Amino acid sequence: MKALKLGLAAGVLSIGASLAGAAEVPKLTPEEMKKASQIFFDRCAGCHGMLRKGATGPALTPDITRQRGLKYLETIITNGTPGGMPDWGRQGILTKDEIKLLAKFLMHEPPEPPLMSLAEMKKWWKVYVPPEARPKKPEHNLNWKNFMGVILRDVGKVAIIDGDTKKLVSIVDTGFAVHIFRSSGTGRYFLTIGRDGKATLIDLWMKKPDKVAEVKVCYDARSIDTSKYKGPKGDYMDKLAIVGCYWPPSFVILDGQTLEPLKIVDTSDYTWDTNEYVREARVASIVASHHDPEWIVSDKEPGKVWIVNYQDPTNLRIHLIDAERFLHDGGWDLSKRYFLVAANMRNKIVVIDSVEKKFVAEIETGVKPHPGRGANLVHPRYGPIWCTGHLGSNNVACIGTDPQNRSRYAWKLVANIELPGPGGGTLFIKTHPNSPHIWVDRTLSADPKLQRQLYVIDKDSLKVIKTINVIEELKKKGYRNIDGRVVHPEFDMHGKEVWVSVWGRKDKPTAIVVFDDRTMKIKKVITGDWVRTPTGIFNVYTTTNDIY
Ligand code: DHE
Repeated sequence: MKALKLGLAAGVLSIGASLAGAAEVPKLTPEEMKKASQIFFDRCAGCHGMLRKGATGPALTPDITRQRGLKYLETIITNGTPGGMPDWGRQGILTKDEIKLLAKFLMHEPPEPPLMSLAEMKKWWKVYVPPEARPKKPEHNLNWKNFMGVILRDVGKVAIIDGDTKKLVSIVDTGFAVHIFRSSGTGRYFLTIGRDGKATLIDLWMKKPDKVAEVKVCYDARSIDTSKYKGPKGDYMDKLAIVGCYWPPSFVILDGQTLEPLKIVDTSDYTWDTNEYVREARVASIVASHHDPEWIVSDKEPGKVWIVNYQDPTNLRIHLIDAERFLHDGGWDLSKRYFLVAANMRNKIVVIDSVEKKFVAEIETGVKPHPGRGANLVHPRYGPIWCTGHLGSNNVACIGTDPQNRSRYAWKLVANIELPGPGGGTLFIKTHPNSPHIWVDRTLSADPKLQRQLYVIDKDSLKVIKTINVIEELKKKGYRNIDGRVVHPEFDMHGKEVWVSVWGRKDKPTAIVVFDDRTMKIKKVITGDWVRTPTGIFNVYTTTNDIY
């Protein structure tokens, strides 16, 4: 059993009810309440929770917010904090009036959002092309395994770009703010999930890849995956999909060919350590096991990992593992046996053994680890290691992951690589087995200069060997009007190129920049009117095979 370290329920909650009502609660009309709820949902709920009990961001329940007062709340919303809270006012994303409204809203009890039944999901469910009418083989001559899916976040679309030619193949209407792409077991389908809980299935074999099915299974979601276990006859490939929801707190199992919703599982649960009930127990990262017909599902607030066996959805087998609170993003180690997931508000990485289905270790790595899926490599001294960046500290930390052959280093911090400049801000880190490098972004740094930088780490020396200011490099190439934060490095299938997004404002096109991994120089700038708010980039081959 995992050793219990009893502490405060959620830190900030300890401020307690005795402070409730310290300030007068400003009145809101029903229209204002509706507008404020929408702003909160769009901008704040991801970190603070719909019920505002806190997770990546602190709790904002009325006992706390009334004590803080309107002016304090307005200042924080305007200027952000060094801990990662965005400066919504300074960035011009929220107006002064919206900030005032939001501050008032925070002093009210949070309204409980609605639930969603299977019947309601089915009203949203559409199959545009039924499986029997889909191509039996690719209808184009393109190397679809090297396609890149790019999220065009604020225009509600995704782009499919041919990694070989760098040409735009298709733009697919996916709806509100897609969060991530994942690939089906065979790689033929790209699946997307929007923040609004809408999932889309895109067939890459069509002459012009397009969505063949879509469904909305919740109001707030971040994760999606598919059944990747080959089994003796490849029985499970492309058969099922799973969506992880923030609200209602649940995961939903879908048919992998049509996205028909099949089963909802509520994830509200008790915290692993203090055994307190959490209604808003949100599903964070999900990975698909290659060893068994299972998904590994992170239940954020309770701090538990659910191993969900999808062999027989009627008699669903779920195995619960105590991990650590506020689980967020994570990925496989090199052997794809161990799942390493960030408990970001505990500054830890938790290791789960997907074969023996148990907790293995937790390692303190830095302030708010944020690995994305992390970066795996074989180091000459430490053997296989997995690395993560941090939201709150300027280090990339690497952990030994081979308990069989390098037990001295297994589940220990073997390297702490310092990034230049102060603070954290790293969102994503990526490598490829064919590359000598790890690429790191700094998207959420408080410093606009660092937000535009990329760092290249040498895999052998585990040192930063190059800092690239992407916007400056673009200027040198004559692209003077392209500006924005740089986010989500992604390798092509061969491990020779690194693609990154320049994440600007919706009203101006930016670019997707392709670097030559070896020379670390710009190889191609993909731009055009359609390149609006690009965020995550996903290669079909590496996403299908969990290569990172
Ligand atoms: Fe993400 C991964 C949640 C903000 C882009 N993000 C994830 C995962 C979770 C998550 C749980 C892991 C999914 C998985 O592997 O199954 N993200 C959240 C939040 O709760 C948070 C912090 C706040 C929010 O309001 O949503 C948040 N994320 C962002 C962004 O602001 C980003 C940069 C742009 C956007 O779309 O809003 C963003 N998140 C991404 C991307 C990944 C991701 C691109 C996948 C990384 C990968 O390589 O797999």
